[in-house]
Amino acid sequence: MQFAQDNTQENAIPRLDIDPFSEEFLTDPYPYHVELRDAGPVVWLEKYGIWAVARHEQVHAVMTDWQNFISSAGVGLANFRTEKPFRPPSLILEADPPQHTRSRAILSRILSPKVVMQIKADFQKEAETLMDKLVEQGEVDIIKDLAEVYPLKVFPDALGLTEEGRENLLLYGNMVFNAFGPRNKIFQDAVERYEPVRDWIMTQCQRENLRPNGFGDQIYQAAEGGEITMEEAPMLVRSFLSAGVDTTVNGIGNAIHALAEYPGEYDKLAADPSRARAAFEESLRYDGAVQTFFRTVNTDLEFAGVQMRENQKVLTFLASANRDPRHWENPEVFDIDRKATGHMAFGTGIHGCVGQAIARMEGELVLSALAKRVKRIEITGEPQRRLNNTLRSLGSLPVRLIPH
Ligand code: OVV
Repeated sequence: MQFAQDNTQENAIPRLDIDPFSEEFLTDPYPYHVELRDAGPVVWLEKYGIWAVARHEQVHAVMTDWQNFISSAGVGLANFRTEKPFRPPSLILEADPPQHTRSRAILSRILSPKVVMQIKADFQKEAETLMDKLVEQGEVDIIKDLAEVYPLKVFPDALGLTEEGRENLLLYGNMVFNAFGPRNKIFQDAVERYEPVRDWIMTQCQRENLRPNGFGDQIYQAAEGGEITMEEAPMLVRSFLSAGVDTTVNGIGNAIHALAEYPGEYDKLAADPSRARAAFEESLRYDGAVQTFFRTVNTDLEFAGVQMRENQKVLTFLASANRDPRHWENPEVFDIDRKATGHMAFGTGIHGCVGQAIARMEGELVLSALAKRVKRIEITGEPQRRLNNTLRSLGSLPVRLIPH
């Protein structure tokens, strides 16, 4: 690490050569997070010419200051003020108030905790049925047979999507989350795999393809009520398709991976399945699906002793905030008894995950269905990583499920 003395800066700014989108970093980001956090409250990443924050305090501060750290210029590396967005910007993710406020009001009503309570029985039935089948099977791939199957069933059902072609959602989500990073090989491969399903995705956003009164149709109802325009409705449905599946697939995959690697923690859960919600929450802190998001500096400002300039990009390491020893006790230890609240896995502030109630419910229902049936999880083969510029993702986790 170098410390460059800038005349205009009182403190030396740590300048690092780390590439957070390299294969080495994405394969195991956690040792790099230590380096980033220890270097200072804000660091400069030479390779991309961006700021980065990796400590809990600064990640929280950036996420809660939406006026200075805006989203409308994109929440990836690309700056929409100077570069053409990869796809038409999301009306909620890549927006600031007042546009964001309108979109957010609709989605948070559709995904409210009350609605989530009402669909819980359906989501639970699916979790229990699937788990019966997997325990019967004994030897399963947690990713391909469970983590990818469950969210791909329950969430599109709630949206009101057709059965046909749902696996296309995985290719789309994979591409969207890769697109927040640089145009590296990981991104290029994801785009190539997604091209064939591009039209299918946009077609599913049309009202005639959404079951009446499902989440998707409810967006069109909001447009009828004048909250947004009819042209905006399919774009908000697109947000469900972008953010609603890959996130929970990897959240569930990472949770079970952590439990399989910490048999003592799994024992606690198996002894008391009512701890499923706490176990899932801790897995979000320990190894969250969404590792990073960017913001853009809206106007020249000083932050943590550093002079930032309008239009500069700031990379926030959510998953690093979640293991910051300045905030957590023994952060490297996965402990389902810990109070994990305050983690940044869902972000925070006005852009904090609008689907978090449904995501938590999916995680809880899967872990509780597992704990009720399975005494022990044995990893039977090397887990395979699927590298993604934003998501912490496994492609395969072969296990043997030993019943009670
Ligand atoms: C949170 C999130 C991730 C990816 C896409 C979107 C949102 C969207 O709104 O399209």
